[in-house]
Amino acid sequence: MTGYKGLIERYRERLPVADDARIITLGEGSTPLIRLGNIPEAEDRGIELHAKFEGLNPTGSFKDRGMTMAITQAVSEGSQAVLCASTGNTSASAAAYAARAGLDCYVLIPDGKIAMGKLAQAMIHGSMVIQVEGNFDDGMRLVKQIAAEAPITLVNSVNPYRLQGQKTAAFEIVDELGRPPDFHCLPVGNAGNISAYWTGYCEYAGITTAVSNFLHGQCPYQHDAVTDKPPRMLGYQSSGAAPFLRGGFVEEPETVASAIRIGRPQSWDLAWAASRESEGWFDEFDDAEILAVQGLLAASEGIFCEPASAVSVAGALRDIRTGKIPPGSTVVCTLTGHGLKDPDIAMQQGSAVVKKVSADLDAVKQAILGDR
Ligand code: AN7
Repeated sequence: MTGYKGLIERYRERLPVADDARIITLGEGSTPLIRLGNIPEAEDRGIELHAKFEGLNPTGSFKDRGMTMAITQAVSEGSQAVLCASTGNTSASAAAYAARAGLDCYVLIPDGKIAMGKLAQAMIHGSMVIQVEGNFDDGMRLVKQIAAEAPITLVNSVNPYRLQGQKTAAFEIVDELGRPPDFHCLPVGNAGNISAYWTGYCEYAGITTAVSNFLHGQCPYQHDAVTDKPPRMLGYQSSGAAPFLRGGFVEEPETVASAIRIGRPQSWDLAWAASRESEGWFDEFDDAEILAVQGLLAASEGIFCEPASAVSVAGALRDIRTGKIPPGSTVVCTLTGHGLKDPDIAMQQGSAVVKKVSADLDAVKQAILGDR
């Protein structure tokens, strides 16, 4: 591949990749860190607010960071097939990287509850799509059982190579800002990503944590510190699927943000450790609040992210307003997936206006100029 270097090539000395591995990459990572300068709540308080737009990865979500690692490792181990349960983005990413590697791919998705763009991706890349009459948590329970019995590699984030790849987003942020932010805001579903970012920030700061011990126990390597104090990790959930706010698993998760419609997070202990070790916190938002922030980012910053991603900015803005994030702070929000994944939701937003007119000059003039 020319031009784009994938994240394994860029951060290889910090990743557990065999010297002779065949690297499966689509040029993932190197996503833009976009300064959000049009949000008065932040500007008025001297807060530097940034969005790490992970929707610009090859399949449109942050999952590609973990998938280049998980699929590269699966190929190294001689695996012929991979398997995952998914609310949509993991299946899209697994399908694409498996196709590139020449592996069979099986994805379990909740029946009728995944965004159209994600389903289209799993289908066109040639994976076998199995719609389960149940939710994501049911699918997860089933794929774990199958992977324990059959020679098929599980590529959900319980696969430690996934989190290893995802930690590189934290490296990119520090490399670009020249230091870590004071606060890092993320949507939380299975809680793999918040655990991975915390690992990445701590690794760059030369700090060993419960999370990094877990990961590096399985994937050991050596490194030097390149920066100082890691940020506080702020995890945000949708109120209908907020086990971290309830203090226990949620049986019937429900939310407009289908990506994070998850009641039994797989990285439960790691995310609690990340929150505690970083002195962070969790908070929750209802569907209307999430959609309002998705609309705000699109209309005032030109950034189209999916609803689950908007939860991170919803969180940052509330905590800025209340002063939990103090004036003068530097804040990074991860926008985990692209808005085009879920066009139905965007079209239903109240701000989406289409005028229908006849193909004549007066009618079009009236439509445009009548409005000014
Ligand atoms: C856009 O694809 O779990 O807390 O199966 O797609 O690391 O789980 C997706 C999760 C946030 C939550 N934003 O991240 C799946 C899946 C988007 C997502 C999350 C997901 P984690």
